[in-house]
Amino acid sequence: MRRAPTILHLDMDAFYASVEQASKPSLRGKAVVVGGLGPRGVVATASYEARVFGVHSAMPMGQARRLAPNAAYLVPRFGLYRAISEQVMALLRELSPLVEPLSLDEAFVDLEAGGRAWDAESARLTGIKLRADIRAVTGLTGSVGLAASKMLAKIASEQAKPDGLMLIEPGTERALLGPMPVRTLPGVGPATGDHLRRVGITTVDELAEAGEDELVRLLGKAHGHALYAMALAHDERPVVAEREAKSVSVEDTYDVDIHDRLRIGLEVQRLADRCVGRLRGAGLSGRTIVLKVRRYDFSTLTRSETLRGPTDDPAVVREAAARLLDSVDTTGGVRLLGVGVSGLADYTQEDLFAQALPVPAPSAEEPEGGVGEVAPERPVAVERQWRAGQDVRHAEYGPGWVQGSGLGRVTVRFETPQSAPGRVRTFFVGDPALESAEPLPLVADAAHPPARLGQSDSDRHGAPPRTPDGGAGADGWGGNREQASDATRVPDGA
Ligand code: DCP
Ligand code: MG
Repeated sequence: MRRAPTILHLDMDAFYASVEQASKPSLRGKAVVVGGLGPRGVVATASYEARVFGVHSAMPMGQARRLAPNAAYLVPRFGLYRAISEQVMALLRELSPLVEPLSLDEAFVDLEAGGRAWDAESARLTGIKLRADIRAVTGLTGSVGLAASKMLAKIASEQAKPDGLMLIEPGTERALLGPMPVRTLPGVGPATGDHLRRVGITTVDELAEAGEDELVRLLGKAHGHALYAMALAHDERPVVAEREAKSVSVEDTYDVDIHDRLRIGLEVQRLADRCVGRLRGAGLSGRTIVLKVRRYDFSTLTRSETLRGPTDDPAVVREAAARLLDSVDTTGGVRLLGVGVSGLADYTQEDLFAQALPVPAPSAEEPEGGVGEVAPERPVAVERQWRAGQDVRHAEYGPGWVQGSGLGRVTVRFETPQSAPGRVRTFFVGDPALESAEPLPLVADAAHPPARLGQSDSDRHGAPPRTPDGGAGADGWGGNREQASDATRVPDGA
């Protein structure tokens, strides 16, 4: 392990919720919950004000609403989150060539490799400056951990939350870790935690005392061994810049344009299944789900959504692809559809023992014959659906966001990131003066404007975006192509 605390871990604070609060002045200081608002939706994240009520990520939305009935419940705006993530990752890449993103809002940086820091002092100054830069560029706060290993850096940023910085001096790791709960260690989720608690192990010290043989007996060879090393604060894992970009994708071109929204949905599900088949065949999982649509007029757009961690679960990929399709206008018909997964990994980041996220089971009520009531999240054939949190513009009143809708009305709050909290007005859902709009920048004339603010990567040909680093273009869609009609097949990695 290195001698200086020059591994930096950054994690943005309540990321999606903070973006929403920065966008919507009336929500600052208030309980905000972002997630799926449909019947099976779960919480993506909650603002710190909402966490006070016990609301947290991955909780079913219904439960969150019971705990915090007065919170604002908003749909995620992934395009904006991704654009902001790119701004943050760009700041990290100024510090070092070795930046390892873990999700949209989280990454490791090897400061030593970037020549930015060599001891505790220089590391701390770099961390302080980074936090200030993030604030200036994005208007948001992120917490920084600094330590001599990845594990400790991540633990430090967690301890520093929210809006803080913590540096762990080399040599003090074991004393610091010892009394902490086992759940502090990476890979110890609820399942592993319970398992250990049943045999009387609740702290890191108790893990270390149990000894390697006992842990291997309890958890199996790989996990037992890994956990024992972590309990001793041994972690030699290097920061690795994101692997060569690759993706697995499948697409079909149709002889006759498809118009029927239901049929398009079914095709997307079928492509998602086929894509997962190939993904699994290669022993991989991936974090970014990409949908590609070529319309009747040959305009091609890709939309993508980056998940919390890599997945190879067909239900998860299907759901993400369906969500992405929701945001695409297919009036006029489509001639090509594709589903891809990028951000590939051969590991999963979550609990080693069990995925902590409740993954919705593949639903039995698949859309065979059409459904009477359309779930709010899935506007299948509904022409216009106003979703809470969505950006809109009114011909007379200007930019705002949907606060709620129902009974043929939609309520809009007219405010912008730079305005004072705005007023609410109600319209008929079909009001022609009201249209959906692009998100507004959080920081006026920032030095680093977001690459593609808001638009979730539409209208870019071919390549799906990659969350954290550039390099999108070349790899994106092409890695592993399968086409029905023109039978071009490029082998993986070509
Ligand atoms: N996220 C999600 N589903 C989860 C967990 C997280 O969609 N189960 C999304 C929403 C979060 C973002 O990823 O805003 C980052 O996840 P974090 O775990 O870093 O959580 P936050 O940034 O929201 O809060 P914290 O301040 O605890 O980091
Ligand atoms: Mg975070």
